[in-house]
Amino acid sequence: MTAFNNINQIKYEGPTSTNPYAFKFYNPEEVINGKTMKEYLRFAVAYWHTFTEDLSDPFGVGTAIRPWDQYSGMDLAKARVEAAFIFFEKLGVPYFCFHDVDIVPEGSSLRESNQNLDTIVAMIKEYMKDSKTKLLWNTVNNFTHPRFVHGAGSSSNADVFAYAAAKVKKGLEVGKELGAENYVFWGGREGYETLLNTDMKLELDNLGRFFHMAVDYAREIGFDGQFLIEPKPKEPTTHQYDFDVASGYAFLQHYDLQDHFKFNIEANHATLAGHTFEHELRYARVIGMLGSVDANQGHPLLGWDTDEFPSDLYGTTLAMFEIIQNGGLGKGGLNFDAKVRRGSFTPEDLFHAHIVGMDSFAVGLKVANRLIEDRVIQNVVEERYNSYQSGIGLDIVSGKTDFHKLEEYALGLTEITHQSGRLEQIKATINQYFLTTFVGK
Ligand code: XLS
Ligand code: CA
Ligand code: CA
Repeated sequence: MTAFNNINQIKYEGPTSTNPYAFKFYNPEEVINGKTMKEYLRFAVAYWHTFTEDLSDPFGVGTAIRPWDQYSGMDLAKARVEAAFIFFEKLGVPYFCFHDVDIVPEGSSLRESNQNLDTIVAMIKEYMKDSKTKLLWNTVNNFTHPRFVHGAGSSSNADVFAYAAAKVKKGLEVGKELGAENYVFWGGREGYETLLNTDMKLELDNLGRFFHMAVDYAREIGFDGQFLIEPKPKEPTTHQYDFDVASGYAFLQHYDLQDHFKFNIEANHATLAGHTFEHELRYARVIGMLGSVDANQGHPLLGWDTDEFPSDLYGTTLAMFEIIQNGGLGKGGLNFDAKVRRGSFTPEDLFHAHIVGMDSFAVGLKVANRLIEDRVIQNVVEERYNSYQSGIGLDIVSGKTDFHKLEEYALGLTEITHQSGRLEQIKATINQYFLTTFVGK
C-alpha cells in the first residue's frame, strides 16, 4: 500500500516558512533548558483518532478519506499498521498510543480477539524494529462494546468484571511485548447514571480490587511501565468516579494505590470538569503525581469532549510552564488525543493537524522557558507570599504556632494591609514575552 506518498518528510523551516508541510516552531534538535525539544515534548500520535476514526458524529456518518479505505477486517488492521509507520516516519514523531480495538477488530470471542491481537502486535513489533517511534502507552477499550453497558470494573455484572480484567491482562502483556513506557486506565464507563439503581460502595470497592489485581499482574510479568489514571468528569456516564485529579487522588489513597499510579491529564477533560488545563497539571504536580498529558483542547462554546488539536498558544504556554517546573514528564509524554474536524477529511489534514499541535507546544515550551528563566511569575508569587518568610508567617509554616498563639497575635493586630495581586500587569508581561520570543527582543 502506498500511503501519504504525496507528502515528504516534515522538517523545521522556521517562523517565516510558507510551506504548510513544515514546522515553523518545532525544531526537534533545538536545545531548551538543557534538553532537545524532542526530548522535552515527547509527542505521541493517538492511533484511534488518526488511523481508526472515521469522523462520524451523532448526526452524520464518517467523512474521512483514508489510504486504507478499501480494506476490511484483519486486512484493514494490517493496512493501518503499514500506513501508521509511514505517517510516524514522515512526521518524525517519537511515540504513539493505542487501545486494543484500535489496532484489531474484535473477534467473535475473547479468544479470537486475543489471536487478532497476537497477529497485529507481532506485525507492529516488526515495524518498530526499523522505526524510531516507540510506544508511549497502550490501553484497552472497556467501554464501546454493549457488554460494557453498565461499566467494566464497576459493572453490576460480575461476568463483565471478569471480562474486563481479562482484557486488561492481555493489554499488559501487549504493553510488555512492545515496550510500552506507560499503561493508561481511562474509566470510560466507570461511573453511574443514577443512584436509584447503583451500589456505589460496591462499585468503588470493586474498582479498587480491579486496580490492585492489575498492579499485581504487571509485577508478575515484569511489566515496568508507569500506570496512569486518566480523570474525566462525565461523558459517557453522568458521574465518573475519576472526576478530576483531586477526586482521583482521594480514590487512590483510599484504596492504598497511590504509590502505583500517576495521572494522565487531558486538557479537554480538565475543562469538562470546570477546571483549567493548568489547574489539573498544577494539582498533579504539587502532589507529585503528574505522569503524562493528553494534548488537545475543547471548544469554549461546546460543553462536550471535542478533542480538538491544540492551537491555543496561551494554553500550551501555561501547560509547559507546569511541565518544565515538573522537570519534564519522565516516562510520560504529550499524546495528541485529538481529531481533525469532520470537515477536514483528507489524509493531508492529518499532517496539518499534527503540525499545528507540535508547533503550538513548541511555542509554549519556548515562551514558558523564558518566563521561568526570567522568574517573571516566580517573583510575583514570592512577593505575594512574603509574609510567610518571617515573623508569624514563618512560625506558621514551620509548625511553631497553635490557635492560642495565633489568637494572641490576631488580638494585637491593629490593621491588616494587603498588596495588589497584579493580574493585569502579569498578563501584559506574558503578552510581551510571546511577541519578543519570536519577533525579536
Ligand atoms: C476519552 C479518553 C480516551 C482515553 C484512552 O475521552 O480521552 O481516549 O485517553 O482511553
Ligand atoms: Ca484522553
Ligand atoms: Ca477526550
